[in-house]
Amino acid sequence: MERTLLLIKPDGVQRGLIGKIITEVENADLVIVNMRLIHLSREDAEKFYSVHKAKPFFRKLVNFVTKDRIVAIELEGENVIKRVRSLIGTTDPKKAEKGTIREKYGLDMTVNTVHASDSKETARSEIRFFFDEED
Ligand code: FUP
Repeated sequence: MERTLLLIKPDGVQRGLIGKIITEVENADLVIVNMRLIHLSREDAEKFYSVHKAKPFFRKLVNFVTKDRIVAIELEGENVIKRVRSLIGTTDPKKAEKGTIREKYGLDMTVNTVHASDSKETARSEIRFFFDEED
């Protein structure tokens, strides 16, 4: 069994998409093992996105993700990292596969509604970041 982290970003919370996104998660037979609604501080957002520190979009990304509350959801299931990445679609909503969350709700490369861990290593550290857990 694998675990991953899914975030509903501020645009998803502000537009009332929490329920719709959780329904998609449940319809995909993914198990929610932990969930939190939080408003990230600048410092925490910079830490969470630290791998992107040198990127030109870093400041914009931190501004966006701290503008309102987010929902952090820890999910469990077989092959869940890949399955959740497929459910959310690629980073750019304009290029995201039909039927994915980003294709349906994302607005641009920054305002793209959700985040999901992309590997076992990032899943472990991102889950620990939000839930202070080992796995
Ligand atoms: P993803 O793993 O699909 O979220 O995408 P990336 O790791 O490529 O990007 C990480 C974050 O940076 C995403 F939240 C989107 C954001 N980003 C921008 O804001 N602008 C860009 O040009 C590229 C990525």
